[in-house]
Amino acid sequence: MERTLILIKPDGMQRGISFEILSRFERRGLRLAGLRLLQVSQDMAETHYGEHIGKPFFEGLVSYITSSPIIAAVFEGTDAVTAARTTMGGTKPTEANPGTIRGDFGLEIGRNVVHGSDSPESAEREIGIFFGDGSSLYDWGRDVDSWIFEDE
Ligand code: DAT
Ligand code: MG
Repeated sequence: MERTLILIKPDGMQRGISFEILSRFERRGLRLAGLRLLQVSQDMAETHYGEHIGKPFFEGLVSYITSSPIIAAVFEGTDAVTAARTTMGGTKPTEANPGTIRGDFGLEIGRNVVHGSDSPESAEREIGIFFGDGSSLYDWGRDVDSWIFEDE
C-alpha cells in the first residue's frame, strides 16, 4: 500500500481548519497510518525543503513552516501520493481547482495550508524526517477496506 506524508501547515493550524483538511483525505478513502502534533525545528525544515535551498522563497518558507505547531500525518492507499496531491490542488492556491483543499481554503503560495509528498520516493524520505524509524506508524485494516480497495 503506497504511503504519503501530509502536513497541516501553520496557517491551517492557526485558522482552525486542521481536522477539516484531514477529513478530506480520510473521506477520499485514504487510511491513516500515523499522526503527530509537533513544532518543526529549523533543521527539520531545511531537510524537508532541501530541494528548495538557494531559491528566493526558501527563507520565508522555512520561517513559515516553523512558525507554529503543525500536524504531520501519514496516509496510505491506492496511489496515495497522487490521490493526496489531487485532493490538495495546485501549489498556487489562486490557480488550484475549486473543490481542492488549496482551491477552497487558500489564496497565496506562501500560505497554501497543506503539504503532500510529490512522489513515492519523496514520501519515504519525508516520512523518515517526521516519523523516524516508523515505530509509531500502524499497519492496520478497516472493516470497510474491501469497499474502497477493490483487491482487499
Ligand atoms: P508543493 O508544496 O505543491 O509540493 P513545491 O514543492 O514546489 O510545491 O514548493 C514547496 C512550497 O514552497 C510550496 O508549497 C510553497 C513554496 N513555494 C514554491 N514555489 C514558490 C514560489 N515561486 N514563491 C513562493 N513560494 C513558493
Ligand atoms: Mg513539494
